[in-house]
Amino acid sequence: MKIALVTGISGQDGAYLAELLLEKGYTVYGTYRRTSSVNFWRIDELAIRSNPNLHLVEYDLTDLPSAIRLLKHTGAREVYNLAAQSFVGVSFDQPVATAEITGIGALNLLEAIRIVDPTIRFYQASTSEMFGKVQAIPQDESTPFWPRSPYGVAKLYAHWITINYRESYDIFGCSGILFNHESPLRGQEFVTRKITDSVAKIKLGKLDCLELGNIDAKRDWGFAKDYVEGMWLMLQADQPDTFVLATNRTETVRDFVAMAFKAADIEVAFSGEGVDEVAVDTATGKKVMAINPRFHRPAEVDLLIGSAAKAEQILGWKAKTSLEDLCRLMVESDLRRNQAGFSF
Ligand code: NDP
Ligand code: GDR
Repeated sequence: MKIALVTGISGQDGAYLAELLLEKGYTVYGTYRRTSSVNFWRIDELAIRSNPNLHLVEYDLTDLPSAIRLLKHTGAREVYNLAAQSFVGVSFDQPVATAEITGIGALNLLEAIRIVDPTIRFYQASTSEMFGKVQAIPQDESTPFWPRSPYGVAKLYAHWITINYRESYDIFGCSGILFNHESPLRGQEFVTRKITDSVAKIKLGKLDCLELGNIDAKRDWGFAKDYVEGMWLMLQADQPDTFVLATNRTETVRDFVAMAFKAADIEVAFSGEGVDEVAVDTATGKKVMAINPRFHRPAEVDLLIGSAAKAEQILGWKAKTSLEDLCRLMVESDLRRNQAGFSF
């Protein structure tokens, strides 16, 4: 039986990847961090928490001895390192913690692999945030990096140390440079889910107005469920490598706002500029979106659009879900949850 270790089981990707691996017959060890009240709402939504092949284990990413014990104890042959301080905005307020968790966390696992068994395969969750101030359009595996946040810089360290361990110790270390991927399991602090949850609340009369920061930012958004499949494919390949996963389509946050309201049968019109820009419900004349500079970042990533041509050619991976379908899925799920009083 195949055994996999997934760090960050309580996160969006951890939940979907665990679901996929269980479907494929793996025994999955999913790690979570110790807190006074751990929240497993995502694996509960996917109804996999009670699967006998899923084991939840406490693990601190910054503790190398724990990583060594974890690998010895689980016998994992594939390690997917998804745990991270993953919110770009917070990384400006907590840069050191972000470096230790998001950057050094990957090194601890690679060191543990080197010590315990260098044939264990390793997946590192790299990110399009490493492209930051983009040097080419679209971005692919050969595009130079220019991260724009402490998060992006920490991820760049983890990316390069994965490549370094591949080259130095022949470890099967893959780095997936994934562009933004969303789902009904996305955290509410990220812009798409913040929008779909707020749209649902506005539709149900529970909220008047959604507040956002930079709505000119452009992102290449895909569906998380499609992307975890790409992670698995990378670790099944003949050679360890670096792959971009993306949809090759980019839209502004403003476009996503309009799309989400449309999915809830609300038509909106935008007017004004900069911090004075608003969106108004054309049927009622009510303001449903406004700008709050509190959500602006010290440095912004303006435009991301990726080419996943290499992943398609070598892994046979391609994004399957359109942004319209993804957005509708998220709005419908947030409408259901808000009707039921769900608050995650
Ligand atoms: P989430 O924020 O949903 O999940 C992050 C996970 O990391 C959670 O399980 C979280 O635990 C855990 N974590 C956070 N801090 C710590 C810590 N100090 N110690 C241990 N665990 C911790 O992220 P996603 O699922 O969206 O992303 C998965 C990975 O992929 C992340 O590394 C992210 O940076 C990266 N990535 C994500 C992209 C995306 O668009 N989603 C794109 C590219 C890369 P808890 O639940 O307790 O907070
Ligand atoms: P991002 O995602 O920073 O791309 O990182 P996020 O959804 O947080 O922001 C996307 C863009 O929207 C703009 N924005 C807002 N963002 C948030 N969160 N809240 C707002 O109110 C708001 N208003 C405008 C942001 O400025 C930004 O330009 C995500 C994370 O999942 C990372 O872990 C991952 O590596 C990258 O995607 C790829």
